[in-house]
Amino acid sequence: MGQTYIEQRTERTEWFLKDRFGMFIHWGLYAIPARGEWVRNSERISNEDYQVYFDEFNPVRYDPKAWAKTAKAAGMKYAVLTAKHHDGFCLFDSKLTDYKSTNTKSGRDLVREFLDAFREEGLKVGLYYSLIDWHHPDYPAYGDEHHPMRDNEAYKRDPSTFGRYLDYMHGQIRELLTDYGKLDIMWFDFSYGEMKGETWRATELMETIRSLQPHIVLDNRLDASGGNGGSIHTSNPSFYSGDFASPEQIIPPSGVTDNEGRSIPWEACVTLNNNWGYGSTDKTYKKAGTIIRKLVECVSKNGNLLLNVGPDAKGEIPLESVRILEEVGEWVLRNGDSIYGCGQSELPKPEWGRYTRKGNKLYAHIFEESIGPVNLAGLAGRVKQARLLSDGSELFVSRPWNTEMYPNDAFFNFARPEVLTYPLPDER
Ligand code: FHN
Repeated sequence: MGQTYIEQRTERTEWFLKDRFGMFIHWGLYAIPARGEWVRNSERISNEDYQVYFDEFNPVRYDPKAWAKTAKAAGMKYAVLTAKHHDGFCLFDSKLTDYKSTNTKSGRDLVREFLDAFREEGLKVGLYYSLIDWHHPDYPAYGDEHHPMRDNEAYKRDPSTFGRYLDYMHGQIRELLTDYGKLDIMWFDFSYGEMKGETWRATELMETIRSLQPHIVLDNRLDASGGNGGSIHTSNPSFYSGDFASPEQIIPPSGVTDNEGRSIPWEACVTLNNNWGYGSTDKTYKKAGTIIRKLVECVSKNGNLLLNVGPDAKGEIPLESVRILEEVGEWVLRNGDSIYGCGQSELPKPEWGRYTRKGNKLYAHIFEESIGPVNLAGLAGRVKQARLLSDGSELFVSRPWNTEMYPNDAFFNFARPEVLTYPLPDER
């Protein structure tokens, strides 16, 4: 008897659920208008007006090795780059279109350079591929041509021309899975209304994918628009349900489970400011402490965090993003043991922070300064000793190692979450 789909998914995602923390990179022509990746659609920019950006695109400071070092220093273990976003511009040397980076002034295969650089730094690599395509003549444009994505009743899909788009889409995915070495993740985006599942010829596409790179981990958006959709949430997931759910700009209140209450792999994708693609005036950056707490929250609920950067038209990750990632990395460097390979603890969430657990080691992430002892409710009688994870120093637990912990003074003044380790009884 062969493995069930869920057994195969569990095997495929083992590394993914250990790595926990990845970089999302939204980059393309839209970095020039610098008003986010939907600018073509939201501002109804015509083909000819958008062509100006194609003719101009020349990211002279694109240095994917620097990007990879930034991601690695932040404690990220994998990265996903947009190979094609909704505007249809290909950052790779596709034989199926002229609308690609190798035909711009840069002449570069941006995807290939990204993959080489991130692999060299030891990170796993993935590519984002938009199912939607505002540029391709056979993608069903309805309403007016500047407005191809709006989901409205006027939508009329001509099966013959749409079939030509699907041949193109399948062909490009085959190119990416054939010509660019081993990929670890394929991140499809997104299904909507009737545009899902077999409308994309998803079974045929999955047969291609599994024949070329059987190990590759997929998100759930071949039959869903985002984190809550698709048969991945059922006890009988389809062949194209994907390997992880993809909640977007939200961390699910209690993790993600299927309809039988079993935890399923999930990854929250989150922007550092309010834009996926570069937004030059968007200075709404989140603080490093917030990112750290959100990373801990994801892991404490058996999930991953895919944190986005939007490089500018010159090819640089915005300095604000780099600074935040540097600060996050300082914390992860000292506390990463409480993230990598960790997951949910059976203990209820304590009022002062969150628990993560790895095997029989418990990590207490104390998010707020404590006045007086930290209440170890739920751990009464189980803690014999505690250590501050970042420096290994001892923390005093009330005797007889009962329900309160008296951290030393230094501990009381921390600004960011500190992590304690409790060897649980079977580690005595
Ligand atoms: O429309 C896209 C959006 O531009 C961005 O790529 C996000 C990232 O997950 N996905 C879609 C919105 O759900």
